[in-house]
Amino acid sequence: MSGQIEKVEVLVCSPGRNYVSVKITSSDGVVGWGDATLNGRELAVAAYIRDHLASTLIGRPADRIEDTWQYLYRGAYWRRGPVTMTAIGAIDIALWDLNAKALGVPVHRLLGGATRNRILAYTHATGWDLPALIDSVDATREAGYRAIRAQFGVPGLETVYGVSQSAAYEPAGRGARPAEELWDTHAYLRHAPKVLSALREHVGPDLHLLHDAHHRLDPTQAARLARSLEEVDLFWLEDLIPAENQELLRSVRAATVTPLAIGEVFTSIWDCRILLAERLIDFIRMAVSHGGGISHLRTVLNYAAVHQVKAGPHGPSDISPIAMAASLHLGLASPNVAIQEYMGHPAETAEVFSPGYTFTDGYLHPGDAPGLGVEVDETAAARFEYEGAYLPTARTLDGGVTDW
Ligand code: GCO
Ligand code: MG
Repeated sequence: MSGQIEKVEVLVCSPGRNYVSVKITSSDGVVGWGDATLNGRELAVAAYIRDHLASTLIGRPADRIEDTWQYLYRGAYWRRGPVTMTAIGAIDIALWDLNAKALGVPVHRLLGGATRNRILAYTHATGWDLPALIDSVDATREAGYRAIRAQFGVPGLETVYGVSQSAAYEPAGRGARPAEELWDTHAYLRHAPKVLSALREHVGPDLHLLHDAHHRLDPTQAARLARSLEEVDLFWLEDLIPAENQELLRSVRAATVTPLAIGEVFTSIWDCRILLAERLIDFIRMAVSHGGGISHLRTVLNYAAVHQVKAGPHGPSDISPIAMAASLHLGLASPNVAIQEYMGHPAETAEVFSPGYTFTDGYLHPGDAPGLGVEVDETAAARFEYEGAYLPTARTLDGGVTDW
C-alpha cells in the first residue's frame, strides 16, 4: 500500500536552463518526482498539471499507476500532443518513483529487473570545421565514450543548430522569442558526406558515429544523403525528414541500408505505429517524459520489439535528471533499448537535482537506490527563477520558414 495521493505540486526552476518538475506526496508521506519539461513550452505543461490535473488526482490510490495513466489518457476527451503527453508522463514517472520508494526498491526492479548490466551511452561532439570536430570527437572519446554524435558547420552559413560556438552548449536561447537562423539544405548536402567520411577515416572502424539532420530534408534529399553515407557505417542517421508523415519514410527506407532513427518529437504510439509496424526505422527515439511516461513508453518499446526495432531514447539537456533516471531504469529493464543519448546538464543543475545514475567507461547505470534515485533540493531551486527560452526558428535563404 502506498496510501492515497494527497498533494500534487509543480516546481518550475531554471538552474542553468528551465525545468518543470512534479512532486506527488502520498498520505503515507512518500514523495515521487516526475519531469514535465517541454523545451520552450514549459509553462503550458505546468498550467496543464496545476490547473487541470492536480485536483482530479487527490484521493486516488497512489499504487494504481496504470489506472491513473488510463484515466488521464483514455478518460479524457482531448488526447495526445506534446503538452498533454508530457503532463501525463510527469505524473506517471512520479508515481513509479513514489511506489518504488514505498517498496524500498529501484524502479527497474518494479519493471521486471535488469535485462543487462549497463546501457551504452552516446553524447555530442561538435566543431565548426573538420579540425575542430576532430578535436571534439577525440576529447569525447578520451572521456570514455564509445558512441559519438558528430555535428558540424556548413560553409556559407553563420550558425547551424546543434553546433556549439562556445564550450557550453545549450540549444534553447534565453529571450522573449526564438532566434532566427538561416538554413541551406543544398549547402549542407554538399558538405555533410565529405565531413563524415573524413571523420570515419580519422577515428577508424570501432567508434560508433551518429549524425542528426534535425528534420530538414525532403524524402529525395534524405534518400540521397543516407545512401551516400553507407560507407561511413553510421550507427544511425537521425531525423531526416519532418516526422509527421510516416508514410513518406517508405521511399527513404527503400533507397538505403544506412540505419535510420527518428522520434524525439513523438508523444504517443500513434505517432510511430506505421514506422514500427513496417519497420521503416531501426531506432525509435521517444523520450520517457514527452511520451506519456514509463507506462506508455514501455508499450511503445514492446511494440517496437515485436518488429525488431530497437530504441535509443532522447537525452539532451531538456530531459531533466529525473527523466534521465526514468529513461535509464526503463532502459535497463527493456531488452531492446540499445543506446541512451546522454548530453549532461549545465553545472548549476547539480545544485537542484542530485541523480544516482553513473557513467563509467562509455556506459550508464541508473543506480540501485529506492525509486528513481534522484534527490531534489527545493530550497536551492527557489534561487533559480524561470526565464523564457526558445529553440531557434530556421529560414531558408529566400526568407521562408523551413522545417524543424
Ligand atoms: C537531440 C536533439 C536535441 C533537440 C532538443 C529539442 O537529438 O538531442 O535533436 O538537440 O533538438 O532537445 O528540445
Ligand atoms: Mg535529435
